[in-house]
Amino acid sequence: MNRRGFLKASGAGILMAGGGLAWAQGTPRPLPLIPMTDVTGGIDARIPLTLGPGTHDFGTGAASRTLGINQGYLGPVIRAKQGQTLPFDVSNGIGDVTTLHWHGLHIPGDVDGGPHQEIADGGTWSPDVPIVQHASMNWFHPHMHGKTAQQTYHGLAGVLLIEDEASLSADLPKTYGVDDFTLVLQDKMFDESGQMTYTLSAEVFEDGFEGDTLVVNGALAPVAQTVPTGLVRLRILNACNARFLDLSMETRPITVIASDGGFLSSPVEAASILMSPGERYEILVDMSAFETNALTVDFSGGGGFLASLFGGNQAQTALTLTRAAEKGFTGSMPKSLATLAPPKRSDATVTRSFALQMDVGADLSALALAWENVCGTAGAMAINGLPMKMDRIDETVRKGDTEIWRISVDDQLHPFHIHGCSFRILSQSGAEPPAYAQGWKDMVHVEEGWSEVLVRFDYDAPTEAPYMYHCHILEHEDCGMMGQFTVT
Ligand SMILES: [Cu+2]
Repeated sequence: MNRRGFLKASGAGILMAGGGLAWAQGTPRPLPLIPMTDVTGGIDARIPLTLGPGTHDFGTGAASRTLGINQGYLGPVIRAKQGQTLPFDVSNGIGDVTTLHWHGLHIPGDVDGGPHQEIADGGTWSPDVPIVQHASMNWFHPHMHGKTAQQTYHGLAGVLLIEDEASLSADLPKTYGVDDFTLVLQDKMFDESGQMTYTLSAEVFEDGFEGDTLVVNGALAPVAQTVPTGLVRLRILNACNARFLDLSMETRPITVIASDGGFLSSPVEAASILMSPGERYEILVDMSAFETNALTVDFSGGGGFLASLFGGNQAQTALTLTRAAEKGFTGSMPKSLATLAPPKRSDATVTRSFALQMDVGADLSALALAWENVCGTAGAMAINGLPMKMDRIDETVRKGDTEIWRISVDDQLHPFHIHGCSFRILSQSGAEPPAYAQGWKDMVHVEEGWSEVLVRFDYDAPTEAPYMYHCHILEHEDCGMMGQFTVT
């Protein structure tokens, strides 16, 4: 039995005794519509993003102490267009140092918002962020080394939708809050009084922090929305710290139109989609065919242990859709979405290997602590034998080169993320990736065998502003499962 297996088995009794969801599924609440900042029509002033403390009632009846961006919990949905430069003023009032990383954007290292672009408490960071890439769903969250997990969990996360000429003129639903919805999915833990909690232990570091309660846009699931007849578009972000989510529709299958970095070549039907923390997928639901429908989230997705404990069924309803009489989007399911050639292995001139390690031993754990990795009482984690170190560059990449990155793990399922790019998945845990993951991605799942991605880096990331690659289980990232690379 491996280390994780042993820890899990010894904890099983406690889990069994306390089994069941603390905040069980009840009557649906209205789906909260996240406020949108839409600058596609033009930008005439800097865009303020103010990070600060707040309070928020998730629906438990109690006000939880949270963090938010321009509001008490979570941040806005920003909608921008390819070709624009976004002049952000990111003001930090959270009472601690932080950073704000634009996850998914193809931008140079000095505006990436990684751990080197610290914003002191009370300070403001004013990057001009160029939007060069195609239509895609991206997001932003803190990336302060050692503090990413707790700051993101408490609510510092927002969505950045990029449109382009093709997406703006595409025959797709695009009326926000009517037939086009953004869903931020998270798992939370609450105490008996209904306050959100976040507590860490060695075992929590092993898995990353997993809550027992699903929330959607900051509201306890299930949430409900009435929609017009026709196609409805759901843009979905897994903003959990650590939990993989298995998504399906009540009226199977689920129809996927876009992944992290943009549209698929054509809609893909799948029985379910497994979303890691940090991943985004867009789906279409045909509400002309059904009077009601529901998006279901299975918490046992990617796990295995909880699945075996609870019979593999931890399915919860995230969102129920009810059809109204009026017509909405009148188009039909698109046949094709984007031009997307298959990735060519032979384009690569460099191959790099990355071994993600959960268990590095006591000596390296002491070093990891000195390098400001945060592991609580757990041992440090590493990539290629080394925990994260802020003043060490692990890889140097030549700008414009196409590379194959091969990622492996010593234990468990991890979501691997690379900054400053989108890539294509060549293989995932030794197998062909599911069809819905064969488009543009910046996240890849790694379990057994290798996962391989084909990637090209086109923007500068110098020594003083390198890019990160890391596990997107945020507690693993804080604990050293991260490295740095330059592009020059
Ligand atoms: Cu990990």
